[in-house]
Amino acid sequence: PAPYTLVLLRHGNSEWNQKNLFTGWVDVGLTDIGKAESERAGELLAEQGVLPDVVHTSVLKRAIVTANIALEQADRLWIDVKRSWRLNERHYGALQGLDKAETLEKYGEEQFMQWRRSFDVPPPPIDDDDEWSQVGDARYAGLADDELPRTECLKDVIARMMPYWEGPLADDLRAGKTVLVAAHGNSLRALVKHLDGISDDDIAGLNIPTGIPLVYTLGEDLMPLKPAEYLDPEAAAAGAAAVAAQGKK
Ligand code: DG2
Repeated sequence: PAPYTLVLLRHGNSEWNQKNLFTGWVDVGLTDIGKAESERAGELLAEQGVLPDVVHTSVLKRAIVTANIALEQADRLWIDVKRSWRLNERHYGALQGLDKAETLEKYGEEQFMQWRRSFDVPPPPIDDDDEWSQVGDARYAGLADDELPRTECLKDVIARMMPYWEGPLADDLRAGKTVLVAAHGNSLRALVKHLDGISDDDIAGLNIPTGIPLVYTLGEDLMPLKPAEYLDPEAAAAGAAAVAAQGKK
């Protein structure tokens, strides 16, 4: 029976977060800063007694490795793991691989923010022969061609994430498991939008910091019984402000 515990964790600082490049579905690793953030995330879980029974990740290594490092730190590497492309970052279309500051300069603040934060306007699609396209990537071999995104807005992410929320995640929560979801800035914004009932307009102002566990206590209907809490609220506020300011020099 409820209450159920859900922990959301954005991966630690990635190589392309550090270089300030649009990442999306490009599979980049963590930086040393990102690895340290992941260790800290695991320490916070252990210290505060939030011990996951199962972990769900995207199929991108920055989320997978973050979860592994955090779970190792909390001595929970043994738990069950499930991965899905439905938890992947938002596909950033033709912006993948571009520098955020240069893009802001070239297209202006309004266009830049529309691409980063609008609810329903996707960036231009990526070409299938682009260096940063996912066409032909073995991990997506099970997807029909029209399921493999060439770009996504947040609305598209919600549409492909919700079946995973209502399926495997809901099943594990209802089984009474403490569920850890290791994912991404925009795939987690999609989930938080649903859980916190944030409007299409207001979600633009919500940013998720890297590497800090966000804990939800859910009722029988799998909706929050109280506001979610970051396990390190001060670091989370500073981290979210840094994401909001990204691109600006
Ligand atoms: C970032 C988010 O994704 O970027 O795709 O560039 O969480 O995997 O590092 P993540 C990317 P913004 O939408 O915040 O610019």
